[in-house]
Amino acid sequence: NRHLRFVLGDQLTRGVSSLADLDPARDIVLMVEVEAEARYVPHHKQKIAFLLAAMRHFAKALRAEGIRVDYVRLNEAGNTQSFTGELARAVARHAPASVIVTEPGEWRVREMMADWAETLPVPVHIREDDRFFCSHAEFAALGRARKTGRMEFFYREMRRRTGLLMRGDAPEGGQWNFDPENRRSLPRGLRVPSRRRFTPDALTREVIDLVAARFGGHFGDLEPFGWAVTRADALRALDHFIEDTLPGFGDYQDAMKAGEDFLFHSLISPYLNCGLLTAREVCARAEEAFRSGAAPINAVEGFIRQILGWREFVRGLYWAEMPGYAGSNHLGATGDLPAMYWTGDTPMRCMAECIGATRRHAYAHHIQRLMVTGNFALLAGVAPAQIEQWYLAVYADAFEWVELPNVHGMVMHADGGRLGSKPYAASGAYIDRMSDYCKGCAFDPKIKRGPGACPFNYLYWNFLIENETVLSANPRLAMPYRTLARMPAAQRTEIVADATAFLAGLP
Ligand code: FAD
Ligand code: DLZ
Ligand code: SF4
Repeated sequence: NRHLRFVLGDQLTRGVSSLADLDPARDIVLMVEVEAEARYVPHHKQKIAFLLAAMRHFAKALRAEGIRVDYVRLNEAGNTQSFTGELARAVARHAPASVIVTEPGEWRVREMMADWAETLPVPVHIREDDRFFCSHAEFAALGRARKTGRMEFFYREMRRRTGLLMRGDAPEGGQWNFDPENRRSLPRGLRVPSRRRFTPDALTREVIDLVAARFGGHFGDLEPFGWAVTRADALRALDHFIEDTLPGFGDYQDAMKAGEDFLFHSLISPYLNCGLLTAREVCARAEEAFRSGAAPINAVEGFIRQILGWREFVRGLYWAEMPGYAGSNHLGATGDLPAMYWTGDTPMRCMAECIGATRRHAYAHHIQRLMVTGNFALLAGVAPAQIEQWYLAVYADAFEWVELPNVHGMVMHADGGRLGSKPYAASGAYIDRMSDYCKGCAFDPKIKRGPGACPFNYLYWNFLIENETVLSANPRLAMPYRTLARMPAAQRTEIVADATAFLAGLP
């Protein structure tokens, strides 16, 4: 019996469950490039180029193994430009006994798959995606076992279950979490390692030209294009991170610096999410660096927590809570996304820097996403759906399973605290402490109100005032709400006036 094995653009892992038990003598692997996936949000040009180039190289590697790959290119005549249309055509072409696919990373596509089972003339087998440490069933069981359902408990349990960074029953280094040590700002004169980027080969160049021609109007610079698009190069990128920047990853995890778009971050999320690297191998490599003395515990624990903790937790949460999750709007925010998110045109230097990095690389590191562009959207009261679309479009690593909990939950608190116990709202002082952005800014983080004041300052207090009924009972916000309670009425009025005028003046 011949089976059709449909591999999606974020399933580029040789060991993905849809390819297990593949019979090269009979089976056919289907991969399709379709407009619908490039346009359901207007993805950054580099993101589209990255995924299509990675798909073409993955297909090439499978063929080199003697596997038959039916690969539909974007420009091919007859391409219906949707997963459903292309799968239906392929089923008609090959008359397989069944279609085998691994569950997708987005609810939207899960719904398509449910339709396939009903409309296609052959059975459709949807397999679990076992590239994650935690299955859906395990996540559900863990949630039931823990009333709080918080990331930190989940993470510790995952450490125990996987044995990562464990010494018997105890955490390596005597502590589960070294976060308090990971909040240094960059010392002046510290050398930031230069980062390895990859020169596009002929196959990637073809894709770059295709993207320029078809998606030229989308956000972001297409070139220089430096992402790895093969497994071999993604492994080189991982080596480079482990050797050169993992040792400094912990100390400067929360730092930001103008002109330094990558600092000590790993830059591997696009590879993890599309399948070129697996979470298991990445964590194993980091642990090995600790055991061999090449990297300190605060760096390795901090790094592994992001993957074994956060990445797995948000994935579990997404599938446990969808489709309802996306619809909540706890703070009732309805504002439009300011144009600067797309243009980068703003006198706020921190925003211009972070949006600029995003435009250049389809990448920004975590603190830029959380504490600058995210914080601003929260304080400005942007409608969750609008800011979610932006994050889903502009980052090469963005797929809804990971983007949505981070934006809807962590940044916008739109889930009412299902992900994080309080919104990460912060004033200009935080950005000033963790970056050098404020030095070249038109505003001053030390001025609280009036012209020249950092907008984050009055927007922060305005946010607390606007959301007082919903947030003031939150024990983790007790301190700022005490300060607010002592604030003279006239000062409150000024803050609201400054914020209202600033937001009204945004293009
Ligand atoms: P590093 O800082 O080197 O971290 C290592 C790895 O840990 C990352 O590659 C990633 O796989 C994982 N990780 C770290 N933080 C998180 C997190 N909060 N949630 C899940 N995994 C995490 N990550 C995505 O992969 N896709 C997204 O669409 C995405 N959207 C985000 C949106 C917002 C508003 C915020 C605050 C965070 C978002 N993140 C997202 C998480 C994080 O910012 C990125 O994973 C990280 O910046 C990727 O860069 P890196 O590989 O250099 O990460
Ligand atoms: C993001 C993306 C893009 C731009 N293009 C394709 C494509 O042409 N073919 C494909 O199989 N996948 C693509 N993807 C990734 C899919 O959107 C992703 O697999 C789904 O969102 C499910 O997670
Ligand atoms: Fe950003 Fe305010 Fe600093 Fe300017 S002063 S860079 S707006 S935090």
